[in-house]
Parts: sequence; C-alpha cells; structure tokens
Amino acid sequence: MRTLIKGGTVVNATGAVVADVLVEDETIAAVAAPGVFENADKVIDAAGKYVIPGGIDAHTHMEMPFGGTFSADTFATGTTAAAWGGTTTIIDFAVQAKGTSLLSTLDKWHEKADAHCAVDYGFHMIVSDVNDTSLKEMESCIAAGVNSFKMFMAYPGVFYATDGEILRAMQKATDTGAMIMMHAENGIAIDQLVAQAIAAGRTDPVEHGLTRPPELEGEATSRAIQLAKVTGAPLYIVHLSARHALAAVAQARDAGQNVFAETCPQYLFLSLDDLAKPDFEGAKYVASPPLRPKDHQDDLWRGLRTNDLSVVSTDHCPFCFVEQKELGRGDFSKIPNGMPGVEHRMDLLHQGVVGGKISLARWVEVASTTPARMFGLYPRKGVIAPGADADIVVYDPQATTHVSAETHHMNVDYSAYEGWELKGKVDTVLSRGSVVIAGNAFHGREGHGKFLSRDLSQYLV
Ligand code: DUC
Ligand code: ZN
Ligand code: ZN
Ligand code: ZN
Repeated sequence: MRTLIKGGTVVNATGAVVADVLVEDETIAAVAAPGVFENADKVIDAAGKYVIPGGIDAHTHMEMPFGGTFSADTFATGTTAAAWGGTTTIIDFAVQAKGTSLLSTLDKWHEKADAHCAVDYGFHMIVSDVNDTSLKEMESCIAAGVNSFKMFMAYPGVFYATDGEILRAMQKATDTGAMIMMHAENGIAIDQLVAQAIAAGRTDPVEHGLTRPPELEGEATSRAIQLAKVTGAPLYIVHLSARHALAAVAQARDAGQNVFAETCPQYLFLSLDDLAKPDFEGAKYVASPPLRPKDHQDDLWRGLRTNDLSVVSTDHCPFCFVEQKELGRGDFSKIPNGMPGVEHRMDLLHQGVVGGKISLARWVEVASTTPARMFGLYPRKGVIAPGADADIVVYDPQATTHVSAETHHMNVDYSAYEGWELKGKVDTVLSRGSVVIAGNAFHGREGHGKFLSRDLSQYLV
C-alpha cells in the first residue's frame, strides 16, 4: 500500500520545506521534491497545510488509581482522543502500589492497555516502594523496554519516597542508564500547610494552590538535582510549573548536569485564577503541582525557547466533575488531582507559534522530536524521514478548533478550555501508515496501537 501526501509543508525539528511524503505500508519511504512520485494507492492533498511527525505525549495516566477512584479515560478512549488531537504515541505511567512488585505492576498495565490502544504506547514505571527487590526489578523493566522511573517527593504515605530511597534508585539508574523522573514538590511541608488550611476552615479548591507554594516546588527540584549530582543519575523533572523550579533546572543545565524538564499546556495557558473560580468550579483545575499565578507563564515560554524546558507533555489525568471532582466538596484535599488534556496539546502549543512565542520547528521539537529522543523512540518516531514509522499529522493552520466538552473525545464531562477557539486544526492523522483521523471522522480501531519497547534515552550518550 502506497500513500502519497502531496504538496504540504513538511515540518521537522530542523526546519520546514515543501515536499511530498511517500508512505509504504507502515513506514515513510521517501521525502521528495513535489511531483517526483506520481503513483500511489491513495493520495492525500496537503497543499497549504503542515505535515508533521505525530505528537508524542510522554506523560499520561489512563485508568490510573487515585484516592479510591480511577482517572476516567481507558486506554481505548484516551488513545482515541489522542489521535483526534494529532498525538500518535503516548507514554503512560504504570503505578507500583506499595507492597507489590514492579513486574506484577508492569503485567497489570499491559493487561489494561494491550489490544485496547488506538495509537502506539509505551510505559514509564512509578516506583513507590524502594527495596532490594524493586531495585533489582528495575533491571527487568529496562530489559522489557521500560527504562524511565518516576518517583515522588510529594504525597507522604502514598507514593512518597524519602531522600535515601531516591538516592538508592538514582544509583541504580546510574548503573543501568535509566532515567529518573521526579515529581518535585516538598510533600512533607505541603501536608502541614494543607492540614492547617482545613483546620482553619479554608476548604475551597483555590486552597489547593495556596498550600502548595512554588517555593516548595523549587526546593524539591533543587534537592532532586543535588541528589542526581551526587549519584551521577540523569534526571527529568516532570510537570514543571513554577519559575523557582525552572531556575534550578537552568542552573544545573548551565553547569553541564544531565537534568531535563517538561512543562504542560495547563501551566502555559491557565493560572491560579482558574483554581479560584467560584461555586467549586475551581475543582476542574486541581492538579499537582497546582496552576500558578499568571506571571509564571512568561518564564515557562522563555524556558521552552532556551531548552531549559525541552518537552511539553499533558499529564493527562482526567476526573469527571460530577462524582469524581465532587469527592472534594468541603475539603479541597480530597479532590482527585489531575486534568484532562491529551486531545488538545498540539493545538494549544500551536497558539505559541501563532503568537510568536515559539517557532514552527520548535513546536514539532517539544511536542514530538525531543520526547522521542528523550525516551528512546528516535528515529522510529519524532521525525518525517525515510525509515521512520509513518505517524504523520496533516495540520491545517488556517482552520479553527472549537474546544468543548460537548465535542471532545476524552471520556470526561468538562473541558479546562471550554469555549476556547484555537487557531489551527488537525486535518488527517496516520498511525503507522493507517489513516486514523480524516474528514472529521475516526477511522482507527481499538487494538491498532502497539506497545513500544523503548531504547535508553538518546540524550545520555
Ligand atoms: N502527578 C502526576 O504526574 N499526575 C497526576 C497527579 C500527580 O501528582
Ligand atoms: Zn477495550
Ligand atoms: Zn506528578
Ligand atoms: Zn502525571
């Protein structure tokens, strides 16, 4: 099967050029001057549109257990929503429960995902129980293509790891070439602030933000960086939200340390003002770290330009407003932490291109190419080039995306961006050569997506 994508502007992290893209079966066969190839079984007209490598969302949580409930998207619904939004690969987090093994956790996540995903997927592993067995099991995870391990400095009693436990896992990462991913918030101090707020009767959603101040993200980020320095481990700070944390990352990178960071669209576009919306509406915006005062946004956009922030992922972790977010009415600390986002990352980031905050090539780089390199998927993913998987998005920069819970495909009853009109729209999406989105319809299928056994990070050699 030969598919020809004709006349579009092919955008890679290295720049843009008008070219035709020839796809043979699941792979890109050629990128050539317009008109070089004539014959194909199927022709997609991309004139006036961008042809970009499919988005890679390196941070999602489908069917994730949290506080007695589960995030509302299954792997089937979440990866379908991803496809609608031009994301053709997700990397989801398998979550080790305390007292269980990493390998049984991995089996469990394969059971949830295998044969259900509409696009390709890989896993990171959340290590919440550091002991001799799980440290040893990290090696087996790596052999199984899961070589990035998230740890938490937040959530004492649940996922929290002590500095000593973090140190031990980092030593293992140094020995094996694995990546440590860090949720960097000082959970011990935060829990005190939370308890004090509740005791004082301050129970509204905005208190979620006020009890998790940016200084405690900055402090934890610095501490993680020092632990990484002492152990020699590579470190990837997830969902960085505050300028305090960004400053710590920038300093470490300037000093030559292998420290990387991602941010998320919600930190670039939303703020503490959203968390402060009345009538419990703010609960829709409860995620950790919390949304910050608006003036952090300029720093994050700058970080994206300077590469101190090198990836934008969503931290997609949807909980329905009705019945799930409502668990925290009268006590903000019981609101499940997380926001939906997997469907709108590419469009939201495109607003940065439209607004002159990042270049077209940088858009592709932070949304696809760097995540591929960071997590060992390049050049199979993250680039429009011969030999790469034909994960391709034809993107119309002139069309408009209307965001609403009534029309989105995520399995959640609200949108954090309700009513927003975004410039640009996903037109056609190919996943390994198969058209999964075209003509405003889904043509994919549950089970098309394959598990990606990942190589070690390509930033660490
Ligand atoms: N951290 C995440 O990465 N996702 C959901 C909740 C959290 O604290
Ligand atoms: Zn299914
Ligand atoms: Zn986290
Ligand atoms: Zn997350």
